[in-house]
Amino acid sequence: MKYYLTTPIYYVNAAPHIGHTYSTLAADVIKRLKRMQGFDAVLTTGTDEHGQKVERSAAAMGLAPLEFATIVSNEYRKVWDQIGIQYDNFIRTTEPRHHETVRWLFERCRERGYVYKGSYTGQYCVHDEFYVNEAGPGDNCPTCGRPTETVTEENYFFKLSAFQERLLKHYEDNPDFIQPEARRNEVVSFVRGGLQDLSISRTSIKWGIPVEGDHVAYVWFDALINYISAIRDNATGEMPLWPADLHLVGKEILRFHAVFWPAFLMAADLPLPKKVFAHGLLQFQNDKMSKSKGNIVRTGPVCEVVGIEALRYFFFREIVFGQDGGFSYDALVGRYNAELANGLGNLGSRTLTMIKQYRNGVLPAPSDALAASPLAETARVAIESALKAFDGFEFSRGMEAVWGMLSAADKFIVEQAPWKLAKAPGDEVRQQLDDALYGSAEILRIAIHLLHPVIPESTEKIREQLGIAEPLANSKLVNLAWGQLVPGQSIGQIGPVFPRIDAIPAIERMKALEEVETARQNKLLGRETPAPAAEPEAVGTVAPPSEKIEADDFFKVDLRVGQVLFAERVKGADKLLHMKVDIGEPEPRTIVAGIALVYKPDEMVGRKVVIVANLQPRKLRGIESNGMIVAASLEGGKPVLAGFLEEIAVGARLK
Ligand code: ME8
Repeated sequence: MKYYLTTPIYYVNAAPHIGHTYSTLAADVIKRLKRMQGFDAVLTTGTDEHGQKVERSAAAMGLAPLEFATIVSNEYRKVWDQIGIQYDNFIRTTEPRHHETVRWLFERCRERGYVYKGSYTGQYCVHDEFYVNEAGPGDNCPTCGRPTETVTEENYFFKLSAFQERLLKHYEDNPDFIQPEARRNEVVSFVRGGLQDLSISRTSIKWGIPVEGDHVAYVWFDALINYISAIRDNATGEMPLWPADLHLVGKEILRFHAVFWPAFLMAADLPLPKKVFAHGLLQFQNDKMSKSKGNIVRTGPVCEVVGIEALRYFFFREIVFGQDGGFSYDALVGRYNAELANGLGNLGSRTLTMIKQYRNGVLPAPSDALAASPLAETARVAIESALKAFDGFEFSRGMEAVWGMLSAADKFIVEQAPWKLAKAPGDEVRQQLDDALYGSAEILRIAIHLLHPVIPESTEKIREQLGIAEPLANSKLVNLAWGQLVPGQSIGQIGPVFPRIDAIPAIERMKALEEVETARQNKLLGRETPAPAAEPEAVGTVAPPSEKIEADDFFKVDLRVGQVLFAERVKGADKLLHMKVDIGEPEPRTIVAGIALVYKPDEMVGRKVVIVANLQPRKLRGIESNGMIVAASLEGGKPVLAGFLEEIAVGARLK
């Protein structure tokens, strides 16, 4: 049975970083898992190469857009090859096969009446390159302060509005279509709020896929179709792998995959993907990784120092899949040493060394009683819960179950004390020692099968040392039951699988290599390497000093620590975010703030902010705002939210 899964295709206007690797590794783990579950799993990935930004970056380097895109696309592919991603197909949106598929789908949607020509008029900020929805003729851009222009564009529109009910019905009939559940609910409420038709072509951009006359496809209409062009035979129209079983995406692009994409497919009368899973975003230094903050981590330096297996383990053990999570060098090395070197590695080398020492490297036969022992029972329970967790992509929970079993095995060895048994005479003791050795080897066998999708190389090494000939990659997870190791089998050559890492020098080396890699990538993309911890560029002017007030005047202002529970854009107002903020009161506050051009709703949820809590309520676009969010800005500059470096409780007062 086939299982077709995809990663997002990454933009070539930025070089790959560890966030892209997180996504691609997740897909690789799932592919390996599905193979072990008996599926013919196919994984595609690739690069998204059109759009104005790419055109500009190329021009800045004196390159043709395709030349520039090729350089960056190769960077992605190089990383995936270096870290052993098992992708089957790498799709570039600049390939003729993709162009052909996009035009085919555009036509299909048009033939069925879902694409029409229309015009759009709005206030456009030429500097920032977007329409300012809330501005009227003569208004300035709220972001850069420059005057907006009234622009009319003739575009092709997709009748997204026609799909609201069908989409909602699909979500309802297929409760697993969007996962995790919390994200599904967000999408459902977004669609319930109404859908507007979508402009899917541009005449203002040249670097794109021509769909009709001088119209090129809007980047998302272009990009999403990669999932079909990667596997469609354009000559025959055959696509046996479609529909995809899983689109794996970061949460910030879920809407495109769970709303636009299924609507395009419905319009074209094609089957929908089975599942869209949105994982969380990886943060570094408690913040979103971004070029301007200079807090980006690249994959190469990390893997060069600690190895890809350490990174794979860390990602899927540390972070609950589906939620945001933090990357830190300390935690990466810490987990490796504690759980791989000491935990799994130690159990392996102890067990194998004892088999070598006490039984000449030949696996002894267990007694019948061992299969009914508490150790075997622990293994059975662990197998069941790990498999269940993995099946629901709950990797960290699955691994918790495996490590529970490993510590039970450690305890078992200590209790049995094989080193004492080996010295004691008698058949009964001899059998007890055989059971102790067989039991811990069997736990090891089960553990490496379960862990293989996550740490494929090191589990294969342990397998060889255990003397099992069949690679784990070819094994199936169905026959994991207790007692499969064959007595009489000779173990292989014993060697360290997870050598301990000396944390401080390793971390220093990763950081040093990181700087080298940043400079290399920047040079390749024709970008400047920012000086470390540079001050943000000042945009706007410093406000003149205010008149003096009494301290009591200040204390009248009730400033509270709040935490954003929910955030969404206010329809028809580009600048406004509608939020629910917990400030320690029984009910969260509704707050509407003019920060939407700088902060996305996703970035706000969970964030701690400062709220002016005793302002008179004010209505903005029909929503009553009960407080104000505190942000700093230069006059005419972008707002930057006030926050805290240390932990602070919600509701705490600022004074
Ligand atoms: O959005 N943590 O491309 P993109 C985890 N071309 N994952 C991260 C991440 C982070 N900090 N940063 C990026 C695009 N990702 C479009 C996609 S698909 C038809 C078109 C991963 O280069 C994550 O999967 O900005 C996210 O969704 C994706 O990279 C965005 O990559």
